[in-house]
Amino acid sequence: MVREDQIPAELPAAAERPGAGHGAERALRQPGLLKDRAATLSPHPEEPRSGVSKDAPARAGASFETQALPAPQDEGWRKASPSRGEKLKQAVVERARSEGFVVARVASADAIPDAPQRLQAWLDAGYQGDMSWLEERVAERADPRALWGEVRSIVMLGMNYAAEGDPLAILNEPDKASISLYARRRDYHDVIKGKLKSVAGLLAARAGADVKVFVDTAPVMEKPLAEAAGLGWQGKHTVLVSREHGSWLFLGAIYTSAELPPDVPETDHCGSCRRCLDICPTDAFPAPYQLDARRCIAYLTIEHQGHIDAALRPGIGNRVFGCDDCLAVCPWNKFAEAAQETRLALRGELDALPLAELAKLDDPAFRALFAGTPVKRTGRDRFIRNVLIAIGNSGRPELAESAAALVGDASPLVRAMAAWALIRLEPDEARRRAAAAVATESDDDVRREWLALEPDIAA
Ligand code: B12
Ligand code: SF4
Ligand code: SF4
Repeated sequence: MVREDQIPAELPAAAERPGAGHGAERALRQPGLLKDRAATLSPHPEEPRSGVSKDAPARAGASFETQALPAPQDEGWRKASPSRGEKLKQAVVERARSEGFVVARVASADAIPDAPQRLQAWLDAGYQGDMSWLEERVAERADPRALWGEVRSIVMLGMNYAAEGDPLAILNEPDKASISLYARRRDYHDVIKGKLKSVAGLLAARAGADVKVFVDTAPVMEKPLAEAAGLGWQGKHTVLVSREHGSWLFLGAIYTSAELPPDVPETDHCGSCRRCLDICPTDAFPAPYQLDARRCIAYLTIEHQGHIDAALRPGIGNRVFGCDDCLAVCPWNKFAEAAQETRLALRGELDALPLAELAKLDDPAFRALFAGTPVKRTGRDRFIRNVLIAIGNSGRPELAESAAALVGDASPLVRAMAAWALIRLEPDEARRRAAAAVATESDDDVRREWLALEPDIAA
C-alpha cells in the first residue's frame, strides 16, 4: 500500500530502450479480457439522484474505456495531431488491457489544481500521524509538474482486486485473523510495476517520449489524479470508487512527456449515502471526504510503528493487517466482478488463520508465511502486536495462554500487548503475574500496561 521509500521505476526514452518494436506491437492484438458490462449498469441503490442510468450513455460500450475522445481542451493538445494522439492513446489502452488493467484513462499534468491546498490542510490537521514522509516533497506530491518538469500527460490505470464472497464475514470469527483483502496475495506493487513498465514501454516506443511509472513509490497523489482521469471519484471514505468496478481497484500512474488527449473527469456519485462513514469501527472520519489516518486501522496495524492507543484497541477487533470495512459496504461494489489477474490470486492459506497459531510465529516463521505479500512489511514484532490486540478483543479465555506465552518476549511492543491481552482475558492470572513482571520490566510503556491493572504495585 504505502511504499514511499522505493525509487521510482523509470524507463528511458524510446531510442535507448532495447527490445521495443515489433514484439511489443504483437501484444496489442491479444483478445480483450473484459466483457461488455454496460447492460448491467442500473441506478445507484442509495442515490437515485446520481444514478448511473442518467450518465450511462457517456460510458456506453465495454467497461474498459476506449470511447471517442472529447474535443481538444488546451493549447498543448492543439500542438499534436488529434488523430496521432488518439491512436497513441488507443494503443496504450489496449496494451493496458492486455496487461490485466481494467481501466486506463488520461489526465493532463495540470488536472488537480485543488490538490496543493487540500493536501496542506490535511497535513496541517495532523491527520498523517507519524507518516512523516507525507510532509516531505509536498509541492512535488501535489503538482505533477513540480515532480517532473517535462510531464504533459498522466495515464492512470486501475487493477481490480475484488473477491467472491463477503470480505467482512471473518469479523464474526473472533479467534481468527482478518487480513485485508489486498494483502492476502502477492504484493501488488511487485505485480503492477512490471505491468506499468510494459504499458509505458509501448508509449515510449510509439511516441518517442519519456515516461516514469509509479505505484505508491513516489510523491504522487494517485486518487485525485485517477478522479481527474475519470477512473472514478474519491468517495466519502476518500478511496477512489468506480461505477464499473467499485472500490477494489489498485491504482498506478504513468507520467509522460507525450501529449495525450485527456479524458473527462468523473463526478461524485456518493449522494446522500454514508455507509462507509457509519461503519468505521474507530470513527476515523472527522468529516465526509476526510480521513484522520491516526484513527484508521489500516494506519494503526500497518504504518504505525509504536504502541497503539488503548482507546483504539477495542475497535480493531480481529483485524491484524489493514481494514476493509469502509470499502466493503460501498453499494457501488455490486457492479464489481471478481479479479481475473492470476498473479494477484488470493492465497487461500492466509484466510482465517487462527490467532493462536499466529501468536507462535518467530521471525523466520513470520517471513516464511508472508513471503511475497504486503504483510511482510510490518515485520514480526508489529504483526504480533496486532495479533495480541485481536486476542485481547476475542473474548475467548482459552486464548489467554497465547498471550501469557509472550509476556517475556524480546520486543516491548509484543510484551505490552501480551500484558494487555492477558489482562482482558484472564485478569486474575494477570494479577498473579503483575508484580514480578513490573519488577523486571525495563520499558516504561510495558510497565504502564501492567500498572493499569494494579496501580499499587508501582512502588
Ligand atoms: C498514505 C496512504 C494511506 C494512509 C492514508 C489514507 C488516505 N486516505 O490518505 C493509510 C495508511 C490510512 C491508508 C489506508 C488505506 N489505503 Co492507502 N495509500 C496512501 C497513499 C500512499 C497516499 C494517499 C495520500 O496522498 N493521502 C493524503 C491525503 C491528503 O489524500 P486524500 O485522501 O486524497 O485526501 C483528499 C481528500 O481529503 C480530499 N478532500 C478534502 N476535502 C474534500 C471535500 C470534498 C467535497 C471532496 C470531494 C474531497 C475532499 O482532498 C484531499 C486531496 O485530494 C496512496 C498511494 C498514493 N501515492 O496515492 C495509497 C492508496 C490511497 N491506498 C490504497 C489502499 C488500497 C488503502 C486501503 C484500502 C488498504 C487497506 N485495506 O487497509 C486503506 C483505505 C483506508 C481509507 N479509507 O483511506 C490505494 C487506494 C486505491 C483506490 N481505489 O483509491 C492507494 C491509491 C494505493 C494504490 N496504489 O492503489 N493509505
Ligand atoms: S479502513 Fe477501516 S478503520 Fe480505516 S477508515 Fe476505513 S473503516 Fe475506518
Ligand atoms: S459507501 Fe461511501 S464511498 Fe460508497 S457511495 Fe456510500 S458514501 Fe460514497
